Amino acid sequence: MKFPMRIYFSGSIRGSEEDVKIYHKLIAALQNYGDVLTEHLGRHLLTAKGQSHFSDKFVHDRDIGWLKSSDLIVADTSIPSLGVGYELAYAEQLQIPAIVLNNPKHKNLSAMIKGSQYFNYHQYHNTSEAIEIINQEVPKYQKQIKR
Ligand code: 6IA
Repeated sequence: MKFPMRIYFSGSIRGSEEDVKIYHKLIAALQNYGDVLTEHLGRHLLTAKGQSHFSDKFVHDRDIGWLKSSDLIVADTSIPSLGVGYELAYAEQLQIPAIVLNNPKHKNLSAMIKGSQYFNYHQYHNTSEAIEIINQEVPKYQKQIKR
């Protein structure tokens, strides 16, 4: 039996409504290749002022549990985010493959991400370009899954 690929999508919680729409489209593209564990990032507008009935510890432990169980992490680093950087470093430590998608419209990406040879880094300028990258890169990892 073939199990679906488990994909952890990582993106800033502090994005605008526009950014959440982009996440939603990226997540939909990823769902063609497997289960996206963090699909809520594209469903709700979780702003810094947003409400959560979960404790920080719950969110951290749940997300790290998902990350550890994932086959691939796809991170949108366009909006600087400590959480996304933390998750990428965690993935690198655990040797979980990671694709980094970055739209340079906001800020220069940290050298700690761009300068790491570990990440499969791609720049994009619009959502359709990011989806093309997903369609080109994600199948390469699908072939590596042996479960
Ligand atoms: O530093 P950031 O908050 O932008 O970190 C974003 C990353 O950390 C995402 O990839 C998420 O996986 C994870 N993360 C951080 N905070 C939350 C969260 N908070 N819920 C789910 N994932 C999170 C609850 C909502 C909050 C805005 C009130």
